[in-house]
Amino acid sequence: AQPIKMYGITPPISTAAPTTKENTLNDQLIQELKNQGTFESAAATAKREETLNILQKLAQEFVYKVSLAKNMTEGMARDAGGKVYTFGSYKLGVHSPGSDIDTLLVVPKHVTKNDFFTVFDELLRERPELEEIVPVPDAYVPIIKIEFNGIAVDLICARLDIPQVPLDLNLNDNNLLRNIDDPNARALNGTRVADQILELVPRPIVFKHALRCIKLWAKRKAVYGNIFGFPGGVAWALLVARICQLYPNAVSAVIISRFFYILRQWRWPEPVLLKKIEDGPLRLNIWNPQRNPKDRKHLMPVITPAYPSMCATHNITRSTQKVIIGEFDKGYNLMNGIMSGQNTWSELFKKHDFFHRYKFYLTIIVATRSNAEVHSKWKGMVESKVRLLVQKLEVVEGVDLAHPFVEPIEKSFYVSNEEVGPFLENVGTLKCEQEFKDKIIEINEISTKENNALEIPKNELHVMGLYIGLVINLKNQQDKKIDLQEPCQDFYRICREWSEYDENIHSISIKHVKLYDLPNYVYEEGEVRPTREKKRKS
Ligand code: 3AT
Ligand code: MN
Ligand code: MN
Repeated sequence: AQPIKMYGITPPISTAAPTTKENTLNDQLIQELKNQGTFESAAATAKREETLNILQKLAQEFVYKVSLAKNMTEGMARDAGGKVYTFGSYKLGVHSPGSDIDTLLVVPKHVTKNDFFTVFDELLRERPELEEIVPVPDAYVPIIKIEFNGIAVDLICARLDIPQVPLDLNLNDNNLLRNIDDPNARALNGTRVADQILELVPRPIVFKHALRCIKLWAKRKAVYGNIFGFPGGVAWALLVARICQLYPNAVSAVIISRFFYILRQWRWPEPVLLKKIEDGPLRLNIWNPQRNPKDRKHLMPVITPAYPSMCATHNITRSTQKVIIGEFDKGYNLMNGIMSGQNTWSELFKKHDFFHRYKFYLTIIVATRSNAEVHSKWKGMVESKVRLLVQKLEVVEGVDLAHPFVEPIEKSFYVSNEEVGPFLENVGTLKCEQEFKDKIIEINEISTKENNALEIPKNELHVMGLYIGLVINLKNQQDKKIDLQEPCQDFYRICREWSEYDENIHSISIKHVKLYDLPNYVYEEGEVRPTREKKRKS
């Protein structure tokens, strides 16, 4: 008999081929994904390919130019090569109409980071297709972000210790990591992980449709987003890939049902792995809970397959873990209904009920009295710290859950000098929404407001609201009170320690808002806000 090909670290759970019923359900799933607008048109796909072709040509021209400038002969300069790879959703084949293309430009050793931000930058600017360009050389992964040919493209660069980068170079070879520094290894990681994922799943097309479904589900349920302590795109991809390995012949519909079935009962913190963790030629840190105390703290480890293997879910906290597993449970129950024909796929993609669910919310109000760019830095910094606040809240006696919401709500206003203070005091509540309706002007509403011709106060004020839903349980509390002062004060301190913090421009505050006091704008048009149940006196 033929040995069963094994994908991953254990034998498959089932190698059953799909039934007629499962095939029908799968067709319905793909139709629903189409209805939800997750696929782009063939023309749009062709445009992405054309864009990548142009970028590939530019990459070679870039390496050629730099090589000549470094005194190579014409022939050597041509042979130095240069290649554009992709990673992210485009590489995994799960991009939507609005997705960017994440690209990695790999160059030979004589081409430097500085060349990338000067020579390549210039080549881009010469192109008529270039609509916008933002170079960020000092980022953790240095990046050039462009709008090119109507498409958003992220460009990062990695330099290898080889004299030539031919078009058929395969980045999976660990030896390519020899003699390169951490920043270059980091830049290579996204492409190497994506390559491996596609290689480690039995049927890429089954994986892609299943991942498309899970990404949409996770976004609708607000459990998508690394910075807030939920799995991000890579982690969701790894989870789906593992399920595909366990059911190598299943169609996507079955993968989805098994996904919830397996993951709701997973014995965390047992890691999810696509293959054995391998060692490599560098002294890079590999995920290893035996050796690294930090790695032992990971609650739901999902490990990337390419050397150096890392945990893609290190941000998950006790609360977000509870929320995620809660959604797995709900997904499991609904999938039973879908598989038996009692429910439809569209129900899987229903929006979350975050603003209906909790009695108490914390609202972090992050405001900037300056332009949008200044605000963007401040809010980005605060966003990246929210997880720390959640972790501090979770351990407060009486707090059963601190659930961060993954979609910050952003508003920009023109406010007069006198109103700024009082407005910021009150913003983020239903009462404020009513009280200040006529005193301030929301910037994106200006064109629609009729009587705005009069006087617009000049102060630009940008406000972001971040929400944390709280489950409070006072059962074991003697004084029936909880004190959130300390975690909040700690959080203020951390945020205000930011090197660019200026108290005249930046502000941060945390409000307790009860369910019925939430502002209307947290609800979508047509979404009925929760109303108080009339209590009978007992
Ligand atoms: P979209 O379809 O583009 O929305 P995606 O999964 O491609 O989904 P991104 O383009 O945001 O998402 O990210 C692609 C990869 O780039 C994911 C991660 O490996 C890397 N990445 C994204 N943001 C950062 C960041 N701030 N720092 C480091 N790596 C990042
Ligand atoms: Mn992307
Ligand atoms: Mn991107």
